[in-house]
Amino acid sequence: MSKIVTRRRFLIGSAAGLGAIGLTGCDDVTGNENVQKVLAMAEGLTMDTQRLLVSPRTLAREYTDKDISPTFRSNGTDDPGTEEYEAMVENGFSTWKLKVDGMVNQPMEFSLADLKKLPSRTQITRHDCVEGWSAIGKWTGVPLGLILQSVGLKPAARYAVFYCADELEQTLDGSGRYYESIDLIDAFHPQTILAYSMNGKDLEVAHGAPLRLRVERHLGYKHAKYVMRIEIRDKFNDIWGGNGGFWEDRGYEWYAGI
Ligand SMILES: Nc1nc2c(c(=O)[nH]1)N[C@H]1C(S)=C(S)[C@@H](COP(=O)(O)O)O[C@H]1N2
Ligand SMILES: [Mo]
Repeated sequence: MSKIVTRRRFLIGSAAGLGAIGLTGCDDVTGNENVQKVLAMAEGLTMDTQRLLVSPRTLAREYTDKDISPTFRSNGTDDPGTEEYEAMVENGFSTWKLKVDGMVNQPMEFSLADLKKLPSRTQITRHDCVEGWSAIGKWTGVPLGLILQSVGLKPAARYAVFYCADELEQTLDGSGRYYESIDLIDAFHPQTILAYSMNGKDLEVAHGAPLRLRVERHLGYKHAKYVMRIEIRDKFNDIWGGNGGFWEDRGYEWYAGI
């Protein structure tokens, strides 16, 4: 157990290191001898990190096409139903943009077309909801790590917070809006993707169109649907209920590992 904790600690450090690489975008910085050394070191670290990450112990099980569930129910919000969202559905999400900001060097926006042009990963995995049902689905999307590397993380970055388009509980102050958060270990995990496709088709509204998080070693509620914005932060105790997510603010565990 302590070995796992040590690895987790190590990965926190190296994931932050990965982000720090993003700082060295310009020539006058990379020309510096010390910076070159750090980069060379970071390269080794990245490789070691990947070795740890691809060890079978840390990957969620992947299935084959024949295992895909004939029906995959929708849970929680099945349609955000706001005027703004309906307008985007009508234009095929051509006006939708994913915002990535917070503790990053270069805040960026990605259209759906932009995301589809990036390298993708496809994985067939089992989704487990705490309400007692599971289903196997095939997901295609952009590895979140790739997005984070392209915006470049500030050294203080620790968490990725996902803001969604739906309000699951109607409130006056907006605290019923769905949100989630994960740490950088999970953010850089090879099976953590921003999925735009399910079972070979564009993601349906019921399953989080146009983009949802797949964070495969976690329970269903961590897999934020209708993602509009990703904010990189050093803490999340100052957002809404302070527990890092809609369901977490209502008593569920933040670390919903399976
Ligand atoms: N934005 C948003 N994301 C969400 C939810 C939600 O209500 N809103 N429900 C969560 C829960 S509890 C589960 S089990 C899964 C359900 O995903 P599905 O509708 O594709 O089955 O989405 C999760 N992500
Ligand atoms: Mo769930």
